[in-house]
Amino acid sequence: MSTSTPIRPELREWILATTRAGHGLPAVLRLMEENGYNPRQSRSIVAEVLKVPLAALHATTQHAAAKAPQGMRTKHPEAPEVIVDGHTIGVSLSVDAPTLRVLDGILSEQECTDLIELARPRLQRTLTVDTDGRYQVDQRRTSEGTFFAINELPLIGLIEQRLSRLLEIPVDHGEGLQILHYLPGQEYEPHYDWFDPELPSFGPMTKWGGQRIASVVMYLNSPEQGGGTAFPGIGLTITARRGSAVYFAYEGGDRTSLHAGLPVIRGEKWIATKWLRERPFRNRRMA
Ligand SMILES: O=C(O)CCC(=O)C(=O)O
Repeated sequence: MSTSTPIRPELREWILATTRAGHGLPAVLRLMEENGYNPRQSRSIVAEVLKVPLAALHATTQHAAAKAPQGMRTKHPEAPEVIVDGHTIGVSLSVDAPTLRVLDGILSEQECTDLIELARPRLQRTLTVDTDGRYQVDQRRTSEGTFFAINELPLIGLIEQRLSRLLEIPVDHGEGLQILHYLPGQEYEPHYDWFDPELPSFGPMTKWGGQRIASVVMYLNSPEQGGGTAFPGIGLTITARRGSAVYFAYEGGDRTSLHAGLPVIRGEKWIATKWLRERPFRNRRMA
């Protein structure tokens, strides 16, 4: 098996030395992925350097993945309601595939107003991540937005604690809260929030915190028309209503979790999005 790009001599030497030192193939592949190689590329390179059939390598890593300790998963809120620190959150819709809940009253009116006003002066064009892990302006995502660092302000910390207790996952498994603002015509076309292990961006995007496991989209206002969150695979659209949220959980590769921020038709739309990781997350910023 030959790879499409030549293997650098230092990399070849490192693979040989690491395996001679007693590290197994899954460990070598994991280290390569942590250094930015995508899984397919790493398997081809290791197979070529060690003269192992690619199929054998694939089987080894699948077996290792099956045995690898899993990161954390969120607890899905159960209907009819969950009380967190005296705050009652209604569960008005539950879906099994994808795992999805509509959460009513997750934020108070005042919290929604305050989040909008805190974010307004910081708004910038929202970006996405390209297949190589670089941030890019993308016609599929036309909103403006900003991030808050974990516990950056008392209100941010309070909301993070509420989500942490509701979903039974530590605050440090969350990425910084992102506030998004959409004007008429602006949208976020259908996409997945998990990172695709087959893309070169997988290594850099999951280096800190591992895979994303759940998203919470909290609505800070009610657009006059349009702006719902659609799950096209199951024909479901969640209405954006001030103070409510849609929570959905997934494993990497879960195609039922395809979703979109539909174009706003009249008025404007403000949301706060929280993405959760299987392990503690250390980077401040994500697209
Ligand atoms: O705007 C929405 O309703 C969805 C936002 C979204 O999908 C995201 O930020 O990942």
